[in-house]
Amino acid sequence: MSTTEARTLTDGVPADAADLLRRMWEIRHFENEVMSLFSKNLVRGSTHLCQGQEAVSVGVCWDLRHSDQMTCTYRGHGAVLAKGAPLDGSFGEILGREIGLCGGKGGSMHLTDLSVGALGSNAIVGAHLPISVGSALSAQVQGRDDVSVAIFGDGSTNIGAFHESLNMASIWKLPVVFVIENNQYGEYSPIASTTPIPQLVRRADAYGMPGVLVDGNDVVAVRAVMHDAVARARRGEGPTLIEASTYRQAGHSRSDPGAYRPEGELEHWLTLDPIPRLADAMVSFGVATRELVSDIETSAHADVLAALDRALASPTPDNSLRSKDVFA
Ligand SMILES: Cc1ncc(C[n+]2csc(CCOP(=O)(O)OP(=O)(O)O)c2C)c(N)n1
Ligand SMILES: [Mg+2]
Repeated sequence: MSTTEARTLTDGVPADAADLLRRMWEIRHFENEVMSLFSKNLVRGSTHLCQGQEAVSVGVCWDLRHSDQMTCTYRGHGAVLAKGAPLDGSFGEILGREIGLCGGKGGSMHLTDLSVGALGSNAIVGAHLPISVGSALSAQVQGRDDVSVAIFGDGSTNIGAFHESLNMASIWKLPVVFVIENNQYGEYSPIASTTPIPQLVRRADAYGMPGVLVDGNDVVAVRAVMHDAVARARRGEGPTLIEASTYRQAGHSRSDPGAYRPEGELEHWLTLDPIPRLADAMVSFGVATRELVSDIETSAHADVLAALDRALASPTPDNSLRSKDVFA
C-alpha cells in the first residue's frame, strides 16, 4: 500500500506525518508544562492531563474544518489544541490571564475557541454529548454539510446522556461522530469494574449505527476511521460510534499518583506511546531521519515555551470584566 493510503502505522505513514508528529509533541510538552505550572501554584483549581492520549486528539481533529464543531471533556487540552486553538491562548486560559481563550475566566476545564470549532470542554461527565447532538441538528436543519464530534471518556458510556444522545442522533440521522477515548480508567476505577462488556463500542448496535474499535495510540489508524465516519456523516447517513483504545499515562488529576494501577501496566503502555510510535514509523518507512524527528520535537518544545512566556506576560482579567459574558 502506498504511504498516502496507509490506514495504520504498520502500512505506512502519510505525507504530512511530520505535521502530525509536531502537533502531538506540542500537546505533550503543553501538558508537561501545565503539570509544572500546577506544582508552582500558578494555576487555580484542578487539572486533568492527557499525556499518552495525543493520537486520539490529533487523529480525530486533524482533518476537520473549523466549521465542524467539536466538544470534549475536562481532559480536553489536547483536543482543543488539535482542533486549532492557539498555544498561548490555551495556556492563558489555564493560568487565568486576559490572553486566555475565554479571557481567563473559564480555566483548565472549560477551554473553548469558537473560531476554530472548539465548542467547549465540559467538567460534567457526559454533559457535552447532547450539545454535540444539538450542534449536528443545527447543521442538518440549516442544510450545512458540517459535522459535529463529541470526544468523551469510557466512563461517560454509563451516563444517561450517552444513551439518549446516540438514540436521538441515530433516529434523526444526525451528522455526528461519537468518540470514546477509552483510557482504561474512570477516575480510580478500571473500566471493567464499572461496565459489564469488554468492548464499549458494542453499544453502537443498540442504536443502529456503525461501531468501530481502533488502536487509539496509532494516529494514522484513528485518522482513517475518523475519515470514514466524517464522510458518512457528511453524506447524511448519520452517526458513528468510535472506540479509541488508549492509556492515561498520568493520574486522573494532579492530586492522583495512580498508585492503584497493577504493577507493570504503565510500563507496558509506555512501550505503546503514540509519539515514538509515529516517529519510529517515519524513520522505518524512510520519510525522515532520526535527526529530523528529533528536530521536530525540539522546535515544538521551543514554540510551547515561547507561548507560555506570552501567556505569563499577560495580566489577570480586570475586575470590571467580572460580569461580562454572564447571561443572568
Ligand atoms: C455527572 C458526573 N458524575 C461524576 C463526576 C466526577 N468525575 C469526574 S471525572 C470522572 C471520571 C470519568 O471517567 P472517564 O469518562 O473515563 O474520563 P477520563 O477522566 O478517564 O478521561 C468522574 C466520575 C462528574 N464530573 N460528573
Ligand atoms: Mg477514562
